[in-house]
Amino acid sequence: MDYQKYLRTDNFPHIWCSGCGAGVALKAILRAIDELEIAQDDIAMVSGIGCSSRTTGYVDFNTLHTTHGRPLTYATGLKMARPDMTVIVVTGDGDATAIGGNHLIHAARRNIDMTVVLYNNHIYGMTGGQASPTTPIGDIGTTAPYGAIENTFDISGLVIAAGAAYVARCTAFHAKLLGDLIKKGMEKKGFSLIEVLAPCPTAYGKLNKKGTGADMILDQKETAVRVAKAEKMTPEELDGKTVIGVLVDRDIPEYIESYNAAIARAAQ
Ligand SMILES: Cc1ncc(C[n+]2csc(CCOP(=O)(O)OP(=O)(O)O)c2C)c(N)n1
Ligand code: SF4
Repeated sequence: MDYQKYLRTDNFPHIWCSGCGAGVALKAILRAIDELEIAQDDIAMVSGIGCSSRTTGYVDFNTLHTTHGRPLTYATGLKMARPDMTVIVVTGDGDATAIGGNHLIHAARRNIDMTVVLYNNHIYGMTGGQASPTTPIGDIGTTAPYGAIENTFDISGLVIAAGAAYVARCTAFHAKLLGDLIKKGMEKKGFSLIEVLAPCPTAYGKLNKKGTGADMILDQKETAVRVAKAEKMTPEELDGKTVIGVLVDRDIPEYIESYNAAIARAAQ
């Protein structure tokens, strides 16, 4: 596959540290797009602010690198104005579930047709390691020097409960599966979210003594359990595991179709 044609190499070198999961996620997104044979000019990729959100700077699509926490608002307006566009949002756990948490649940509730790829590295990477809504209890962040004390969001569970049509979770280790899950999400009519567990060795890993990026990615291999296997396991057996695969795939009314139907009713 020719990845080169999708990249703005004139913006390289990229900012991502060695061992960061962001590059794996980007490659999986590009593979999904390539397999679906979507023209580059028909794609709009929107991101917020963060290491994850820097993705838009490196790809040759229509791109919007917006404000922290707000990519879904820009993406919603864009999709309403140009429903013909394939809209992809790239965001982080801080961007999407802290400052942008409200937008996330409402975009999912509306079930507007777009695909969100959320890089969950359990911390604010770009700003040096503040705790995020997914920092596990007891883990260290610069804003939680004695260990995080707040309950965490299960991002996928949150978005399922809010009403998304398609939700999947994967790790950076399972790169091939990740591309397949993103592809399915892009094919889905409605709001789809793929949560990517992406190692951040520099901030989260260093503060929590998780070793190198390679160590963190190998740990993902050990702790991941596919959905089909997880269904046969007890809650005790699943403790400390990460369930990966398609978590929800349902056909429910999509926002723009409902909106157009409302306009048609108003015009009668
Ligand atoms: C309104 C606003 N508040 C705070 C910031 C500072 N800021 C930039 S990136 C970031 C956190 C990014 O974390 P996350 O979304 O998890 O992305 P990561 O860098 O970990 O990929 C913060 C707090 C900002 N740019 N704008
Ligand atoms: S700080 Fe963390 S999230 Fe940011 S590029 Fe480095 S490894 Fe990736």
